Amino acid sequence: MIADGAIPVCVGGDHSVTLGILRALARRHGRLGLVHFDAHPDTWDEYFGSKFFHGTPFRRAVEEGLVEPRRMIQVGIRGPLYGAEDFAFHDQHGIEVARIEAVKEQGTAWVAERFARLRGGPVYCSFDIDAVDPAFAPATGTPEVGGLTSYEALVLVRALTGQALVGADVVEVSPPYDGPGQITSLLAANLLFELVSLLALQR
Ligand SMILES: [Mn+2]
Repeated sequence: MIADGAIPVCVGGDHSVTLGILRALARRHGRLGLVHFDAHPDTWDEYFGSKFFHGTPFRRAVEEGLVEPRRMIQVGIRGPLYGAEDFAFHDQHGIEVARIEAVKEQGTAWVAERFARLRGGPVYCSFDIDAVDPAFAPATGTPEVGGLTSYEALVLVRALTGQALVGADVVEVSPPYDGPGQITSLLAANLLFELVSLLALQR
């Protein structure tokens, strides 16, 4: 499908789905730039002995050469660290992290400037709904308080205008956990609308 020019827009579900998408896209386009919205870096090496689960896809993607670390940025990272080495992988590979503190203190326009590092090739956008505060998006498996507002999320996705997007996903939405009005699904649907609109501009 991707070989025929299809542009994947995927919905999840567990964040581990992104690795397969990146493999398929890298086969067609070569190494990808990556903008990754998430509360968590998802760059663990393994979890209970497993190399493949929703906390490891971006380490695998860098190791497999699917993503160009110098054209990778993670946005919204927060919450407790599990060890002193949690960001050693980032430092080693030159991956940029826009932690939530910086996003809130410097503002969305500052984050948009950081997106300049994505330029120079094809870009994939992976949006874990837990990047957004659970006040706006409670229906997810590992919620972290103190996140993006729904408006900040929209502004930051729109800030990808002009990037050479080749695919996108919105993941980690779990509708059974949702609150009144299905607010998480509502936000996820709107983020997908924004991403599909950006991808349509590429045609
Ligand atoms: Mn994630």
